[in-house]
Amino acid sequence: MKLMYSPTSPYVRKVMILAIERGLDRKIEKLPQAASPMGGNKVLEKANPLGKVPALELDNGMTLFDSPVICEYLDSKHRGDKLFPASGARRWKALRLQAIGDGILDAALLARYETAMRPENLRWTDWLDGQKRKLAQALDQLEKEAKDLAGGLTIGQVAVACALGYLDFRFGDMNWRKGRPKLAAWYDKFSRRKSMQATIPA
Ligand SMILES: N[C@@H](CCC(=O)N[C@@H](CS)C(=O)NCC(=O)O)C(=O)O
Repeated sequence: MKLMYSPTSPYVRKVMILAIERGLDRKIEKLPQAASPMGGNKVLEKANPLGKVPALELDNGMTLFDSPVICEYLDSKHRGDKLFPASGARRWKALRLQAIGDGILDAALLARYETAMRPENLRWTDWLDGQKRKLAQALDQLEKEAKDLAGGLTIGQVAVACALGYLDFRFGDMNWRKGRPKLAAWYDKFSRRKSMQATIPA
């Protein structure tokens, strides 16, 4: 399998954490790709018409995207405990957590593109404030639901950890730990996992 990736992408990090946790990383060849909202990377757009990483090319030539789909595919390819619980409350909790983690990333990326990419004269403060408010609300919700982060490894925990790691990486001055002691304690423990350590963005 070939993974189109960027070393700083938190969505790619989700995929690699799952792969490392379940011993699939050796089967993945990583191909670096530049991904931008403006598009223009023909190789990447051939694999994923949306021009985003991660995209996973399977040995039969089919390409999978986005990160939830790739993660669920990889989870079907090992015999260990599944990160996507098959059914019941555990499944919905895991998927809900994944949605919050991915949603934090979506808002964080929109905020970052607004400041790091958009020309200064075209920036829109209300937009930036709106994305930051969504981030804060989602983090507050996670603090309230911190007990749902306990238990065996699921894709929900992986997604939330990647979101928090991305905030440390790109939004250090936001200090997301402040006022969220349960979430911070959970993350500090979770981030000691080998898979987390091996995927810290450069
Ligand atoms: N929902 C997608 C999001 C992927 C995504 O936005 N990746 C970023 C890099 S971190 C990207 O490729 N951005 C280029 C763009 O927005 O067109 C997923 O979960 O894989």
